[in-house]
Amino acid sequence: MSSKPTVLVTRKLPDAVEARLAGGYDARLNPDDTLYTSDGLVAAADGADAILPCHTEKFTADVIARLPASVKAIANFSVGVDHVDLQAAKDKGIIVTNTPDVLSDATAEIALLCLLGAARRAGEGEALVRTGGWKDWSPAFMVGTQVTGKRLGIVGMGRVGQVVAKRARCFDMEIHYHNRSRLDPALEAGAAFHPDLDDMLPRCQFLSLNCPNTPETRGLLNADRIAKLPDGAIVINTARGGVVDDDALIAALKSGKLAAAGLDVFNNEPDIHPAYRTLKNTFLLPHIGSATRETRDAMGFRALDNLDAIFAGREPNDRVA
Ligand code: 8YV
Repeated sequence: MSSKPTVLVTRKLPDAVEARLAGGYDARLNPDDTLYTSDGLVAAADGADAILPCHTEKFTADVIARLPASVKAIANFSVGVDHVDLQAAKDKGIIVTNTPDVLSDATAEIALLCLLGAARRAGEGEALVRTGGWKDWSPAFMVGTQVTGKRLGIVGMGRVGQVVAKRARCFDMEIHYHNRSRLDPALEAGAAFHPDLDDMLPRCQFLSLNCPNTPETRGLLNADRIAKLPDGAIVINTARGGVVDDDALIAALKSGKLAAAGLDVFNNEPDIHPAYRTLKNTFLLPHIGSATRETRDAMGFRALDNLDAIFAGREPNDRVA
């Protein structure tokens, strides 16, 4: 019998991460990357000491209650932990960790891509070229919204939000932010803090959502809040679909209240609200914020650092429950 802790790894991880896993753990891998059902997840966890999941596995209170008592930790391969009922895990004495920091740059890159893609109608333009629909040119052809020098409001000025602000400054954007608490002036770098989100919205020609999906932020961008944005504003979401009320966002994109939206995350991925696909003023990506080779390796190593600490009897760096 192996003395290494047994870890259920729910998805196919980068080779370097799986190689390190094999060194320190008895790893139950998923080479075919088949999605687990809730029942399958519970069954596969039988006898495991820990689980290393992605956001695709939902640890509801029910799933957590059914996990075998052997499971001491859920070491997420993600910074977002809205797929885990943290209170249920805590109540059962399961340690939960995430992978902050290492995906901030990659996610901020995608936020800027969404911002530029939505403003400059990149999805629409790419489809025209790709499908042979590009027939001529005129001064009115594919005219979008200029980004340079505009005001950007960031909801959630954590690690990702701060990198988004830094990159947006390269476009001379004026940065405003709403956050639970004000940042140190050094981190603020001149950004204007708005303790009340509703006060910030009228200033936001662009609005980037970078907050976690929690009971407090769920459905945060609703019809009332969209109405407070300037006409022709552009919304970017690289956080979680849950922070947006889809019907409200879609209505505003249809009416022209909003010029466009750049979205990398959605409610009910991948079965997203079908209207997003039919609207011309959406720039859509399939949740690839952290999808770079460097970042995916770093996320895996960070999850393993947390597991190593837990099994060495130390406090993991990234404990969230
Ligand atoms: C990850 C993410 O790819 O880390 C997060 O919270 O949203 C993504 O960038 C995904 O969650 C992996 O589980």
